[in-house]
Amino acid sequence: MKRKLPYLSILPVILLAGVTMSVLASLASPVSAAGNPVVVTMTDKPARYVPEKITVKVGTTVEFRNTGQVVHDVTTDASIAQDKADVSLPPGAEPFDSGFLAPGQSWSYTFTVPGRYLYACIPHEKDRMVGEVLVTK
Ligand SMILES: [Cu+2]
Repeated sequence: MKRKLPYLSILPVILLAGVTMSVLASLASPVSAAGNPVVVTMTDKPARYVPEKITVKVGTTVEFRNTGQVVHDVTTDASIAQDKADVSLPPGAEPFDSGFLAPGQSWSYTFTVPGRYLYACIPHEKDRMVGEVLVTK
């Protein structure tokens, strides 16, 4: 009878692991309520933002994470984009630029003005490394 006790004692640990994993899965969702973290990863082959398009509530902070082996960036600044049509801002929003992000680096931006943002990676703009954030009220 006593041999069964060790199995029963690890049951709460298994249940807790399951809850933790479901919480982590919900954090990865591209659509988020205000205040919840949203992550866009930057990859090399192909050079892309993943996901390429997200919708978030105003006030949401989006983390751009370079998971590749080369430098990437995130910019809405038309003065440095090769094609000005690749970047766009809603009225009243200021352009932003992360600067070059080394492999493993992250950069976060909080979207305080609702509307449609088109952004690009300067080193890979020609490879169509472009993304979109739709910020809803
Ligand atoms: Cu890039």
